[in-house]
Amino acid sequence: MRGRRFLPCLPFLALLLAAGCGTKPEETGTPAGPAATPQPAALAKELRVVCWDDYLTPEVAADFERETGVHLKIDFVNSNEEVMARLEKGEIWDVWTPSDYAVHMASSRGLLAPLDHARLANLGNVGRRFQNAIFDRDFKYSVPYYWGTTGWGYDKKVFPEPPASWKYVFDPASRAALKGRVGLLDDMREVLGIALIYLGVDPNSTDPEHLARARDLLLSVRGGVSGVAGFDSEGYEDKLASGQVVLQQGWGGDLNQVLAADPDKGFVLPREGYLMFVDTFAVPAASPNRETAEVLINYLLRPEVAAKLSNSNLNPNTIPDSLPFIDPAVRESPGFNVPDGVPFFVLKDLGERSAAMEAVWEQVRKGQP
Ligand code: N2P
Repeated sequence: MRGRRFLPCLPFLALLLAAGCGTKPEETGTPAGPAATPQPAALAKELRVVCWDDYLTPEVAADFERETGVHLKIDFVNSNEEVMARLEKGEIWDVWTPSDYAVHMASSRGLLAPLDHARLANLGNVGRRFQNAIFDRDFKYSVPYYWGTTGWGYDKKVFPEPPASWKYVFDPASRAALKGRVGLLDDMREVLGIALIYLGVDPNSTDPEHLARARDLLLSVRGGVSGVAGFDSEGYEDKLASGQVVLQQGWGGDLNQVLAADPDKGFVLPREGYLMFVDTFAVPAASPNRETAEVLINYLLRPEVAAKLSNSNLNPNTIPDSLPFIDPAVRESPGFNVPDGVPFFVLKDLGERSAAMEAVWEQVRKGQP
């Protein structure tokens, strides 16, 4: 779903916006950046960006172009694995938004360029709790920018009480009434992740027995009158919005957009546990425009720019100083808030163990072992 827009913030905020915002190392505890970002001698005319849906908006791209003269050519690709495979085949992008575990994978495969912090004066705007992430200590290759959760988007007319369990897809009796109107993401880590969580094990497990059980569980929900409607990471929000599905696995920001347009839709994080992610901005190693890419990332780290994006795409960001500029209705939306008492898991780079999970995922997508 693209184009959902919230009203901009209150007028008095314009004054604050005009004041501008820079690093606050004394508050965030990160090393101080230089007073002003050194600009590359000549900026590239265009940056090729690949990002998750809506992570950059036409408005922010136009603002950036107005200020710097740099045009952003944006491709939306909703899969870490797909971008990584395309980078490995030699496709060139200047900026990418890999998720946590994918930063570690891509940097270990030499697919990311080390960042020049001297060009990222606004790095100190990243909130304390997003610093020193296990996937990339010290922001060597990536700047955490959005975070979020994966849960169920649902139709409140079908579920008067939130369906706070993954059993609505994995338990035959619980899913029977849905008659196939349940959708899952087309995403190996997310889908095998919830199967593993439902089985009571870590979603990063590649124990052959765990993977075989997760595969069999997923094969059992494929097709048929009470199976899943399909795997989809591209247009799944529209399927929930239109009623084609009544229960849909999805990312909080995307589902926030559905909820904002229709009060009969809800979002819930299942009690067995859910995945929490951090998505970043990074520069692919093959980019010929690294310095200009860093100018873009530094621009995005301004609190008012981060707020403009979050107000539009409804994804929570990592910049605490952006919060005063974010519409209160957006700040209160389910995707921005996580419940106490529900466990969450974080995906990790599986390294060489990834092949075992990929083999199982292929079987699940084919519909046979
Ligand atoms: C897409 C949000 C995707 C987040 N709008 C996946 N990490």
